[in-house]
Amino acid sequence: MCYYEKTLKNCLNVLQEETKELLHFHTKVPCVDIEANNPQWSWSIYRKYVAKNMPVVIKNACRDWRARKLWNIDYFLQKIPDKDVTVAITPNGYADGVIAENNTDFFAMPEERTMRMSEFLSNMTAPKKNFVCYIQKQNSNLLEDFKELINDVDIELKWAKDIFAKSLDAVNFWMGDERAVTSMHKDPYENIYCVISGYKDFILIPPTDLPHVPYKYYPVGTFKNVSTDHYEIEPKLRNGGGDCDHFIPKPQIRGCQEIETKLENSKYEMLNWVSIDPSRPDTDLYPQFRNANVYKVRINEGDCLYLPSLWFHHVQQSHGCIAVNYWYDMDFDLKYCYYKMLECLST
Ligand SMILES: O=C(O)CCC(=O)C(=O)O
Repeated sequence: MCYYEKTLKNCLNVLQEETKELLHFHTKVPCVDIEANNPQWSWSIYRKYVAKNMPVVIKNACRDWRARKLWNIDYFLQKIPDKDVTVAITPNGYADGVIAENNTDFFAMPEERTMRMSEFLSNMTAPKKNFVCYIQKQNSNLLEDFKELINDVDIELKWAKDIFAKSLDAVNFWMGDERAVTSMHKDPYENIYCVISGYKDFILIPPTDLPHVPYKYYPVGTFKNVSTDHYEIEPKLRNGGGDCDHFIPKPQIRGCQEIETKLENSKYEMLNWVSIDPSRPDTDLYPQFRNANVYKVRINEGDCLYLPSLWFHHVQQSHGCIAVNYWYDMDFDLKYCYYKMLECLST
């Protein structure tokens, strides 16, 4: 091992030890009760959790919303049966996840199909084999696509606005099949995730554990013509009009000749994605994952999770679970600068 390799290893060990020290008193995600009418309360949440980039469950945060009483299959069938909705469809529940096809691992995106809400709901009441439906469009779809439902939730979320001191970036509506899995990833958002009906199971890993979270470059494909007995993965060709910055080689691989050459020679769009499934981690294949600080937390209906920016998360749910989440842009502060450096060091 050369001098630079040794120094790098030492640096990453220091980070690992400091992180363990920092987190040792948190064996599970902390939990507090909402005190929305107490102006001091949002300050205490800011000081104890948000400023420290630590997750917290906020019990009863949406307990009293109209949506909690109203939102269910019968209500949607009566209120918005003919509404066209965008549904992510996969044969296996893995939208935006890694799937093996003809001996190649792909990063597979879902087929996005427009269907009537009544059709989506019938897929909830009578789920079909190899046909997993999930409303998961993250384009502020509650405000854009489900205007009829807006008055049933607290759209202002005053306490969160006080904490983040900025306006919302997006409010997303989620409803789906228990087989749907959101694979491990991170977002540049502060996230308030509210469960209206059912429950969500989150697996969380702090951003400081990036060196223990294995990544790989995968060719990108999209599920097509998903039906109960058929689907295809259509690979995305390079220079085919990719509209997502995920598809652009990240700055941290600049200078790594081997990866650059591989990407340049690939005929497909390539995406750098987490290669481990934290719900059944293969630690023989990825031994470094044994060092990760893994938190599992169930968010029950009426409660919400503050999920800090850049925390890795993997999400599963009860069947027909309905949720709404609020995204606030993260602060691109010093923590962010350190994180970008860590990305380079961990490559
Ligand atoms: O609920 C889910 O399936 C995923 C949620 C998520 O990834 C997010 O809110 O950023």
